[in-house]
Amino acid sequence: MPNTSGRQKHGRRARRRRRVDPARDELVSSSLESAQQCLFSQDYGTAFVHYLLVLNLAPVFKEFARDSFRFTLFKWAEELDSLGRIQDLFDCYEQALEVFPADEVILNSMGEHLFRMGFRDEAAGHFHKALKLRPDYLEARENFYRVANWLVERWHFLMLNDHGRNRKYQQAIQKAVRKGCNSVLDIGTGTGILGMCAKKAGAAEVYACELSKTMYELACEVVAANGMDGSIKIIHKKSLEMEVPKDIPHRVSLVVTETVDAGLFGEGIIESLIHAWHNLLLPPKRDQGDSGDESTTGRVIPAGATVFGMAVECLEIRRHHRLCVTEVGGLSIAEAGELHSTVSCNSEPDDSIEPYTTERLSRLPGGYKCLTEPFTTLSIDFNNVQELEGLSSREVQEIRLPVTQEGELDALAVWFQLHLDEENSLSTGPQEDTCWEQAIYPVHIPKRFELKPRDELIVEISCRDAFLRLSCVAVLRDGQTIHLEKRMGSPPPGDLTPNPNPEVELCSALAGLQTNHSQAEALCMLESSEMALLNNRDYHQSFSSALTKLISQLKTKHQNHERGSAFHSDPAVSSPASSLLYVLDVSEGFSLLSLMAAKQGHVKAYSSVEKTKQQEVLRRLACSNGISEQHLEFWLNHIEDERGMLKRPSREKLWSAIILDCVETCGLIRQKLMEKASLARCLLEEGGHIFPQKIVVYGMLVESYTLLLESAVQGQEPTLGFNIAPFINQFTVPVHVFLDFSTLECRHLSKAAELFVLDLMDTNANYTNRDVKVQVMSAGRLTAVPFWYHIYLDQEISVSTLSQNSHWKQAAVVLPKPIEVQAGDWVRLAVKLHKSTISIAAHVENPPTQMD
Ligand code: 44T
Repeated sequence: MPNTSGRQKHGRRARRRRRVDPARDELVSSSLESAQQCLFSQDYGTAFVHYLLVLNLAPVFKEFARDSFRFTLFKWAEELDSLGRIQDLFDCYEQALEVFPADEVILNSMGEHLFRMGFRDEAAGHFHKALKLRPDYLEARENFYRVANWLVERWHFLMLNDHGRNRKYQQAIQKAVRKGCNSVLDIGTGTGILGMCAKKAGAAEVYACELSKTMYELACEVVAANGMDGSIKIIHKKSLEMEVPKDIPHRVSLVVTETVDAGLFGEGIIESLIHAWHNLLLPPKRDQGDSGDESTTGRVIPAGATVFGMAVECLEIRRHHRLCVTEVGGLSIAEAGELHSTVSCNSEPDDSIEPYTTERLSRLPGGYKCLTEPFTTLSIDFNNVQELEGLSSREVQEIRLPVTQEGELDALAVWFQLHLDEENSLSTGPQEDTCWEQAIYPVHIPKRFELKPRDELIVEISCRDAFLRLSCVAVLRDGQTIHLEKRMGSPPPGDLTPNPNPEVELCSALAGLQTNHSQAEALCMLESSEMALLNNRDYHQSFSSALTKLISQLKTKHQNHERGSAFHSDPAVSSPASSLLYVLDVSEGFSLLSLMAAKQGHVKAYSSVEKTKQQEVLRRLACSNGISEQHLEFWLNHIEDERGMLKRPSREKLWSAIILDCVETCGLIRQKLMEKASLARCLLEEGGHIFPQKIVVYGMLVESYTLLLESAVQGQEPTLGFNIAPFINQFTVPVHVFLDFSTLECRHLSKAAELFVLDLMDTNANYTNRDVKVQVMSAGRLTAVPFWYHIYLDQEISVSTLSQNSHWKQAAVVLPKPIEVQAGDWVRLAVKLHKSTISIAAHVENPPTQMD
C-alpha cells in the first residue's frame, strides 16, 4: 500500500534526521539560548532572528516559545516602526505568520500596524481573521468594529436598502440585455448585485471586477449563494488593469457600473470608462437612431450624467471650513495668518487636500439657504469616448448666476442626475428621498461676504485630475466686479486682501523662519474638525476659566512654599525659574490650549502640534498676544508612544497640568485614554490637574429607522430577488459614529440619562460594567442608544460634545434587534467599558416583548 509505505518512509526519514543531526540540535539550543539572552538585554532584533531560526529548525519548540516569540516580535516591531523601517516591520510579521499562521494575537497586532500605516482594507482583513480564529478575542473585536467601516463601507447598506435605485438599475439592465447586450462587465461590483441582475436578465456571459479584496471575497460568497458561481466570473482587479483576453476572453457589449461618489467623478469613473472603451468594450453604436442588434456594439449603463450646482449659505459648513472668530479664550487670533480647511479645489493637489467634502444638506444642523437657483455645471455622455477624453482639456467655463436671496456665500453644493438609459434616471439632489449626499465646495474667502439679490455670482467650472472644479471667482454688483476666491497661482484678490499690519509681518518673520512673507506662505490649512474647534468659543472659554483657576491656585501654593523655604538658602528653589508652572497639551492636531496656558503668565507651555505650518501659526499668535517665545515649546514630534509622550519637562520638574484629548471627533472615547490618564496622573505635581478630570457619558433611547438603514440590509425580502443580506450583514457594527444627533431622524423614547462616569483622577476606579435603568416616556421600537459626553475640566466647568458649536459628532449603539417598548416601561442598559470602548445591551424589565 503506497500510502502506508510513504508514511513509514517519511517517518523513518524524520526519525533518522532527528537522530543524525547533532550539529543542528546544537545550533537550535545555542540559538534558543542566544534568543533568550538577547531578549533579556532588550536586543529584540537579534532575539527575533534567533527565535525564527529555532522555530524553523525545531517546530517542537513552538508552544514553548510562543509567548516570548510574540513579545520579541512586538518589541522589535515597535523599534522598526519608530525607525521608519516599515518594509522590515511587515517582513518580520510575515515571517512570524509563516511560523504561527493561525496566531490571532500576531494577526491582530499586524492589523494594528497596517491600520496605522493607512492600509485599512488589509488591516480589517487581519482583524477579521483573528476574530474568526477566536470570536471571544475582545481586542480583535474592538479593532474590527473600528475598521469595519473601511472594510465594507456603510453606504453599501444604504444603497442596498434603496429600493428605488435597485429597481431602476435592474430595469435598465433588463432592457439592455433584451435588446441584445449579451456579454456584460460589472465594474466595481461590490456585492455582485448588478452582475447578478445581468445574469438573471439572460446575459450569456457576465464578468465582474472589484478592487477591494474584502468586497471581492464578499461578491464571490454572494454569487455562489445565489447559484451563479459557475456563470459569473469575478475578477479581483481594478478595471484599469484588466485586459482581453487575459481577464475576459473578448470585448463585452455592456459595461454596468455605479462607481460614482457624491461628486460623480471621485471613484474614477471617467478614467475607468476611457480605459473600458479602449480595451474592454465593443465599439460604440454609430447611428443613434439604429435600434438593431446590440450584441456587436458596446454601451454603458449609466449612459450619462448631468451635474448641478447651487450657491448656499450654511453656518454649519462655514464653521467647519473658515475662520469665523477673532478672539477665543482670551486670545486674539486675528493675526493667525490665513487659515482655512483642507477642503479646497483651488489649491495645488496634495494628499491632504480634498477638492470637496460631502454632506446631506437636508440633515445639516441649522439648515441651509439657497442663494441662487440650481444651475447645470456639466453634462457628460458616457457612451462618447471623445467626450470623456476631452473632459480634462475642456476650457474653463465661466457662468453668471443671478443671486436670488440675500445671504452669506459659504459654499457651492453639487449633485447630479445619473441617466441610466433614456427612461431611467437617478437623482442625488438635496430634495430627493435617497441615500445620497451632496458634494460641498466650501468658499474660502478671508472675510464674510454677503450676496445681495441683484448681484450676479461668477462661477468658474473646469475639470482637473478627473474631478470637477468649481470656484466662485467674482461678484458683479452695480456694474463693479468684486473678486472672491484666489485662483491657483494668481495673486491675491485686490479688494479682499487682508491688510497685514507691520506688527503681524514682524511676528511672521520671527515665527516663521521665512524671509519673504507672502500670502501663500502664511496660509495654513486645518482639518474641518480642527477648524470647527478653533471657531468654538465656548470650548476655549471653558478651558480658559479652568486653567486660570488652577494656575492661580498653584501660583499661590508655590508662593507660600517659597516663602516657607526662604529660610533655606537654596538658590535653585527660590530662583524665578522655579516658580514657573509647566503645562502640557497633548491634544491631537491643532490646538490653542498651550497658548492659553502660556498667556496666564509664569507658565511654560508645551504644545504637541507637529506640523510646521501650524507651529508657525502658534508662534505668530504667541507674538501677537504678548507671550514670550520662551514660554511656548513644541513637544515631541512623535506622540505614538504614550510613555514618551508623557515624559517630564526636566528631571526635577513635574507638570502642573496635562491636557488630554479624550473624545475623537467621530464621537468615541479615544483609544488608550485611561492608560494615558493613569500615566499622566503619575507625572503631576501636588495639586496639579489633568484636563479633563472626569467624563460623564449620557445616552437616550430612540427609535430611528435611518440608523437601521445605515447598519444592515433591512427586511426579510431578498434584494431584487437575490440573497445578499445575510452576507453583507456580517459586517454590521454595533456602534455608529459621526452622527449628528440634533438632526437624526428619530423619535426620542426617553429623556437623556447618565450612563457612565469616567473619573480620570481616580486610580482605583473600576470601569468595567454598569447597569442603568431608563424609563420609557413614549411607546415605540427601541432601535438605538445615541450617546455623548459632558467633559468636566474641573468640578464646575464642563464642555458638552452635544453642544451647538461642538466640533464633535455623536455615536450610537444600534441594537441587534429592535425592542418594542411601552410608556412607563423600564429599560435596563448594561453598559460596558473595555479599553475605552463602550458597548451597550438593552433589556426591557417589564414586560419583555422582543420583535423579530
Ligand atoms: N458612495 C456613495 C459611493 N471600484 C458609491 O471598491 C450613496 C457615500 C455614498 N472596482 C453616503 C451615501 C452614498 N475597478 O466596492 C466599490 C469599489 C469599486 C472599482 C474595480 C474600478 N475601476 C473601481 C472603482 C471603484 O466599486 C465599488 C463601488 S464604488 C462607489 C459607490 C449611497 N456616502
